[in-house]
Amino acid sequence: MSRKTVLAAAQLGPIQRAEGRDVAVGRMVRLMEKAHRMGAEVVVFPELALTTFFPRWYEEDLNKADHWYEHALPSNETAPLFEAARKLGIGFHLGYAEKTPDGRRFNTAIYVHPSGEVALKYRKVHLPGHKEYDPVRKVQHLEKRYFEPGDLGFPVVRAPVGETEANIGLLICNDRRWPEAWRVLGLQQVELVMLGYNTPSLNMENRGFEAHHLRVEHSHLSVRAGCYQNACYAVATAKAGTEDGHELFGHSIIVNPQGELLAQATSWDDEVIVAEADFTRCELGRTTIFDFARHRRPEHYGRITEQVGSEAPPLWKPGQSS
Ligand code: ING
Repeated sequence: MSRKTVLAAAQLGPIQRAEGRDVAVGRMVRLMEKAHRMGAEVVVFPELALTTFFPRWYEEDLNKADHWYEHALPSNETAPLFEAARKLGIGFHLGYAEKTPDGRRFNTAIYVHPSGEVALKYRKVHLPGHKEYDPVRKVQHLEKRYFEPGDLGFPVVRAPVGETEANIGLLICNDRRWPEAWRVLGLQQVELVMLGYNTPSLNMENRGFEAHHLRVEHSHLSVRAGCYQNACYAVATAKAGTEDGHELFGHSIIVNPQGELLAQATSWDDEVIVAEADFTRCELGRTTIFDFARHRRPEHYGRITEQVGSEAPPLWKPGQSS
């Protein structure tokens, strides 16, 4: 018996620093309506989809950055998105900056059921960049200043998706580069990973050469590998284009459990891509090549959870017994 749906990535073009949430929400409502016309039953919006990618801007006093965060969802500005989802019967993923009532700050993503209820919430674990101003960098990337590491782990929940249901997990941007994150989801039989990203189109570290084409290639490599090695679908949605002179790449993608690209955005602006998914297609990988119960050997994986940084290996010399 198939478990089919149509997935959509609703890629956003740039959001300028001076633009209010109402602009982004209006664009997202139009993208959701277009996705609905294209047959989609679930829509994935980007990371930090309501504002510009503000971690590129240094702010000494964090209280002066408060306006970048959502203090409640839905709010007056975001209510139209929840209303559109309810009217269209569409579930959606939304990435946003969360400020909790007790003042904690997270880079957060939610999966919202068409009823408006939050079925799943995740807070970004892998925060790239730095906490203090870095004079070497071409552009700042201050996620470690503006957010705490997530405290919810990597949860998976089985929830309705359109007329069917699926085991849903969430990642955010840099998480996609860490196989450990995918595997924790895979060990919970995830079938659909939703993730948004804001990724500079050029390396801003200023600490070495990275060919430009590798920016997109590394992003797609990470998502395709994650899907293949954990037998799941993924929708990876960009916020793209030039925000106040700073370029983010698009190339949003939808990937199947065999790591195949099902759809790819071709602009760096607002764009909807869709693809059909059948979640029963996750079962082949999960019961053969990646049947974790039969093939994994956790007794040899201790370093993965016991160690944080890498360690130099022992030096071998000729005449040394191996
Ligand atoms: N952005 C980037 C990302 O992981 C980055 C940061 C880019 C890290 C390229 C390493 C290499 O896609 C966010 N927001 O995590």
